[in-house]
Amino acid sequence: MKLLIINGPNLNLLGVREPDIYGKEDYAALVRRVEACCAELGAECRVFQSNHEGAIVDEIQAAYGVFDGIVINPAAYTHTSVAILDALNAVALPAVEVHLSDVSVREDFRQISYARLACLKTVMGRGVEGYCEAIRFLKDYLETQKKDG
Ligand code: CA2
Repeated sequence: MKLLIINGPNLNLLGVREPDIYGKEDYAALVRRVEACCAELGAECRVFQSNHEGAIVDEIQAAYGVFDGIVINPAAYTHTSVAILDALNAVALPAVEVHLSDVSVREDFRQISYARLACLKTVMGRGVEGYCEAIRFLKDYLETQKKDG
């Protein structure tokens, strides 16, 4: 099982500011935790971060035929990007949306998620552990799909 983990703009700044919202761990710690979760489940993974919408679209497109599933935290692009939604729909890989914070209790503009429309599930408000929940969900989903043919 090969999973692509995508992180959107400014997540590389984790731990630098706003620890009350996004936690104290920095981005390198997030990557280590995600890699450890995948290793525990016997999954291969690539963890990708970009501040650029087009680069994220390119990465999703390149996942087709290479990865079995996608975990994506599109960050601010969650609330604006039809391009990322279209790319997720185009490759049609099983995808899970993750947010570190609980966006459901934040500003009105964060209540819209375009990416969610192409995702099987959303995990929010669980910090870095939310990525592990998403990874476990995808593993179970892919195994069930395989069994059921
Ligand atoms: O809660 C999440 O994971 C978000 O996707 C994070 C995005 C935000 O725009 C979404 O609404 C919810 C923001 C990521 C920015 O991360 C920062 C890290 C350090 C300092 C400031 C921002």
